[in-house]
Amino acid sequence: MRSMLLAALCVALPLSAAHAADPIEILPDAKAATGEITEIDIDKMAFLTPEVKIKSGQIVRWTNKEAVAHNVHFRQGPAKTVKGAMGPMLNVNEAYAVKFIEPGTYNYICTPHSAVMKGKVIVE
Ligand SMILES: [Cu+2]
Repeated sequence: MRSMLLAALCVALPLSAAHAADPIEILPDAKAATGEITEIDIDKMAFLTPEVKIKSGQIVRWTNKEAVAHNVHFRQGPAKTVKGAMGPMLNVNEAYAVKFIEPGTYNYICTPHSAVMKGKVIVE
């Protein structure tokens, strides 16, 4: 009986690990991303295009242009529980790219500068 239970768990686990329902996909190599890409530069303590509108399946890529490190963090909204929703701190010329799957409004911040650095991706 116990071995049957274990076998059932082994079948169920890979399904939950697939993240098939994630509303966004964080691309492992931001600079190599290809497809329909909307570029957002980060400079002077701001996301220079704070609001963008894209279509489902398109990519947004953020590039930090200054010496102060920043990140992109989906603290609220549909992407907040996605693994990696709090992006790594980006040094100058480093990038972070996300493919948006599910339509919706994705508000984001820079974690250490959340009072002044906010942005929004609207996915249609
Ligand atoms: Cu910042």
